[in-house]
Amino acid sequence: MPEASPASTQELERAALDSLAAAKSESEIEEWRIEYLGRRGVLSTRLRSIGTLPPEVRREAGADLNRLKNRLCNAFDEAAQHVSESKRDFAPGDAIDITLPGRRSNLGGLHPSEMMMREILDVFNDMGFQTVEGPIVELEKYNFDMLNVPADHPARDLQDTLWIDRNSDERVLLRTQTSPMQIRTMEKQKPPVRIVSPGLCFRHEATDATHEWQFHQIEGLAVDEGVTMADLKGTLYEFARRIFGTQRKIRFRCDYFPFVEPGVDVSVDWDGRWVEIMGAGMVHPKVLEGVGYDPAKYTGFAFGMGPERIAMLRYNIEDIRHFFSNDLRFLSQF
Ligand code: YSA
Repeated sequence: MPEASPASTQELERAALDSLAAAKSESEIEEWRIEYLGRRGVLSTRLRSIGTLPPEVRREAGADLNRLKNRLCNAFDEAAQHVSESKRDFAPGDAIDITLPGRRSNLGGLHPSEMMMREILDVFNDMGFQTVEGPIVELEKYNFDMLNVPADHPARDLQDTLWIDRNSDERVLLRTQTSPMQIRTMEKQKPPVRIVSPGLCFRHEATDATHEWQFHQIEGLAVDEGVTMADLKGTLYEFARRIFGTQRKIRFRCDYFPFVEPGVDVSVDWDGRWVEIMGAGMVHPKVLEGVGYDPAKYTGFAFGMGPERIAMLRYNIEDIRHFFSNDLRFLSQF
């Protein structure tokens, strides 16, 4: 009987399927595939030998072998899928020992900057300041011009930043301070105003232990009739008492910011060294005029503080660069 006759094809099929049924693992199934369906496997060899058959049976024998090949390919796919699915099922040896202690899942926590900001905002919220947030990508007019810092003002040199669009009419930058939120708030509402505004700021800085090129600020603004420097000092003393306790020394010193008159900087004692944590002052009449407030009727105070510097004093962190270095050894301490 010729090798590729229907009878021998049936025998071959039976033998192949029996052998496939005996293959239990992925590697055994792969061995089976190579043996029967591989380039040098049983079926390819038989197909190649068809040329040796008498011409009148070649066509039928070839078609017969190709049909068998298709059936074996399908059987292989099914077997391979079955093995991979059964791998996912638990074998008896995989049973879970419910007496073992559970694995603790790692819960995320708040970033120390965020923790500090929330604590500071709570203090001001308790004193009646409302929290508002504004854009990090800001218009030049809000970040500088309307804060009495025109294009040629030397104060701009201290706050260079990344510019998003320098060429359009409304130039756009990454804000260097949260003070633009003073203007945005006053443009929208009439006095009395009492807001705090937290958020990221960016500056072209030579970084060191107390300077980063990216940091947070919290802006504060209070405008009403009869607001004085005494209100500014009283508010900031209360803030310092709540955040640092009554024993920590704080210092007010004259400072210059174009958008206040007079201006101060506030520093906190850190083991005999003064660390500046904020700038503040009485809102400049030009700024009030610019947003349509009458400076003869209304006065106000404003401040801008750095929560990273405050967290450094609070938790004794020696270098501000830890905050944004994403080192878990630092972050997981909070
Ligand atoms: C002044 C008067 C006002 O009426 C209102 C706000 C201000 C503050 C002003 N906008 C300002 O930005 N002043 S500042 O340049 O001295 O920064 C204020 C605080 O932000 C600093 O005291 C410091 O705590 C933080 N800061 C500034 N540059 C920083 C920084 N923190 C980390 N890295 C930097 N590069």
